[in-house]
Amino acid sequence: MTKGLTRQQYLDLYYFMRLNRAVEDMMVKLFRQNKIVGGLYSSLGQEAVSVGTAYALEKKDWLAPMIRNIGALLVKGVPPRDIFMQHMAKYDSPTKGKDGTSHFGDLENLHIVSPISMLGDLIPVMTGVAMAGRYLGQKIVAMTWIGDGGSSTGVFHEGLNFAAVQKAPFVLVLENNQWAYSTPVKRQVPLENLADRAKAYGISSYTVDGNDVVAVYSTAKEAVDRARNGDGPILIEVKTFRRLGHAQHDPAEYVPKEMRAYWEARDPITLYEKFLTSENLLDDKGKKEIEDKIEKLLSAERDFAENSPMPPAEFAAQGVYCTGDDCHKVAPKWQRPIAEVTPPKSSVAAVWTVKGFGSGKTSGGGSAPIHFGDTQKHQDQAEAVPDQKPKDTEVPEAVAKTMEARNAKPTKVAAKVPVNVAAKVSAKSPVKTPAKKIAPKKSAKSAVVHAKPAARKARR
Ligand SMILES: Cc1ncc(C[n+]2csc(CCOP(=O)(O)OP(=O)(O)O)c2C)c(N)n1
Ligand SMILES: [Mg+2]
Repeated sequence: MTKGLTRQQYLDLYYFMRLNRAVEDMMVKLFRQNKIVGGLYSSLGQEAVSVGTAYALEKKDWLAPMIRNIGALLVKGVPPRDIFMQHMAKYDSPTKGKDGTSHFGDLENLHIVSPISMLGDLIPVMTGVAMAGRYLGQKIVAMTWIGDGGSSTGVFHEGLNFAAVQKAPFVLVLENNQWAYSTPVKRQVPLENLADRAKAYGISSYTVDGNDVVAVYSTAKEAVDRARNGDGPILIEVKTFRRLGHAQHDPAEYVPKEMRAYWEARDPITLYEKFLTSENLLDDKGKKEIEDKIEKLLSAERDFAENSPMPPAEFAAQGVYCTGDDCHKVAPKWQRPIAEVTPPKSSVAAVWTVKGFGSGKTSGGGSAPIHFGDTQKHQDQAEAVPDQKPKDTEVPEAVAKTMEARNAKPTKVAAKVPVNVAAKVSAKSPVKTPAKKIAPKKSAKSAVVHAKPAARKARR
């Protein structure tokens, strides 16, 4: 473990890792008591990642967590009761019971963007947050996390490329925990270090031991400082291990025993305790004080959560759709007079009009919906009485010429081209590919066949 942090920083990292684990342990109990609504994901063994990276952010910075980043929420200041209540779908939860797991945010105070289930979608979103901060003259950094599996989605690449070209102050933490559901990394990415993905976008990257909280923090701090100072986005790959299954339902029997044993011997909290003890930063008394503090806090938070009511049934129909004044207002900010930028003033005359178009009548005499078949009768009438022809059904002169040219028989055009020239032109035509597919053995000949004027005509 590296040195150079203040005593308080060392102890904060320890406190938050212990809090992260204790919150999740408590939720496992709640889950088994059937008090959690929906799935429960675990970051057991990955606490150093969430805590070490989020601890590198300042209060004004923004983050968006994924399913294994409860530690980051705690570091940012989310009270454990909100996490409990959110998982229990209680009325006092941040989403008032309308959503579960860690699907909630806090745009006003803590600067947390709610997770997006579609893996990778937070990357362009948080790039946008980072850019918005820059436009507003704030020196903020935006951070989000992605798994090894999530790093193979299309939006991961689109998002990171976009962040790179915009030089957004954005830090992406790639949490390589060796598994995506039951798929091991090696079966879905042909890379030893997933940090190498950054090379494709010309951005900086780091690879760090995700079970060494000081290394994670120091790396994240450097990345956050660099992003804040204009170095553009940075990718950090943290190598770690998902100790439990994908969620509570998954016993993860597909994980080789040796692999599990290797990582269990490298528990991030145990490793850190050893370091703190060897540096005289933590002794048994200090450890006990922290444990007691967490236990007292969490039993009060859990009681609060358990006592919170479930949402009233009638609330199910409220707050689902934005209804305007009682919700956030989405209103255009007109920079020019509305009349100037809306029809009819803003209307552009159609360059392509059809006789009788839109003038059809229903059997009852009213206006019929536009339909070519329906307008035939009316067209005839319009031609018989030219004065009554509506103005907008006239064909402008330029368009009429184009129509004439289009309607002209293709044979006439082909006839003007000497056969030998037509053959050359057509031989170069990219349209020859299908012919090759149909008759692969006659490729040279098929191009010549297509060069015949008749074939050209058919393609028009
Ligand atoms: C675009 C997309 N594809 C598939 C899923 C379903 N899904 C949810 S989590 C997950 C596995 C994610 O693995 P990884 O990214 O390695 O994260 P980890 O669970 O290991 O933290 C999958 C496939 C999804 N949410 N979004
Ligand atoms: Mg994974």
